[in-house]
Amino acid sequence: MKTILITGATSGFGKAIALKFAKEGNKIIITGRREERLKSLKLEVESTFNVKVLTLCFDVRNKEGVFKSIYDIPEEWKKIDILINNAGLASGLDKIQDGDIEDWEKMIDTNVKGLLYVSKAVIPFLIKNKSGHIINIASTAGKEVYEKGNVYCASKHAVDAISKAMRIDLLEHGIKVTNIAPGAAETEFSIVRFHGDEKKAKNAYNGYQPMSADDIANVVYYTTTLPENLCINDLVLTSLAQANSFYTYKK
Ligand code: NDP
Ligand code: 8X3
Repeated sequence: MKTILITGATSGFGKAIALKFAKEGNKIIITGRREERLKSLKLEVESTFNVKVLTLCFDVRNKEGVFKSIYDIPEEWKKIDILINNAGLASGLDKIQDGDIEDWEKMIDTNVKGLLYVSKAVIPFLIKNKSGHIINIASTAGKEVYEKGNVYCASKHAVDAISKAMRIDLLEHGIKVTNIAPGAAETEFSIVRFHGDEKKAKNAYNGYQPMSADDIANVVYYTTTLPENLCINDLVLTSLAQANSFYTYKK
């Protein structure tokens, strides 16, 4: 039984990842801003899988909040084995000349700075344990840039670079770092990207079958089941309809 800390567990990939690890008998620490969703996921997981769940409600952009929440974790939860940096978002889809600076800041503050704050707070626990695994949820948007993707793509390219850098720096401590780069998957992602416009969000998945959150959760889980001496460093996964960041075959 391991202890897994998952950011952004109130929806989409993070929730599916939490359910998968719990189903496999692990203790999970679930985080996000929406406390009600954290509470109801805790109830669901504890009653279905009979494993322990700790909820931590914080905004990853709030530096003090992140450090306080993680340092205050009860002693029996401090042996974290796996950190899954998943919390993130796209906000807006506009050409660079039309982009909204607030959207840009939201993406950079969450996807890059938030990931760094959580990592900085958790890494000392992993170093102390002389083992551990960090899984960063990047994106195909972190591999190639697409039209109107500008700042979101930049933030995910940063995640890609941070994963590479973490792997080098943490090698001496026996900590694995896996960068996961999914293509399109249907979650609340597009609803958030289009600022709550559900029709526009639905259109993003017209004419092809995107991946599901469960697909991502199963692959994330798989990367944690390898022998101690093996690490998947970088993994790109898409549905069969998608070749890369900008080419999807739509019927
Ligand atoms: P969802 O919108 O369904 O889930 C996003 C999660 O991130 C929520 O749990 C949300 O929790 C959390 N989150 C967002 N902002 C913050 C914040 N400031 N502080 C704390 N938590 C936050 O989207 P997905 O599940 O699809 O996205 C998960 C990750 O996967 C993101 O990093 C996204 O960029 C990436 N990704 C998504 C793809 C897709 O096509 N869906 C493809 C490739 C990568 P709450 O609102 O409660 O805080
Ligand atoms: C999310 C997938 O295609 O919108 O990272 O960039 S995409």
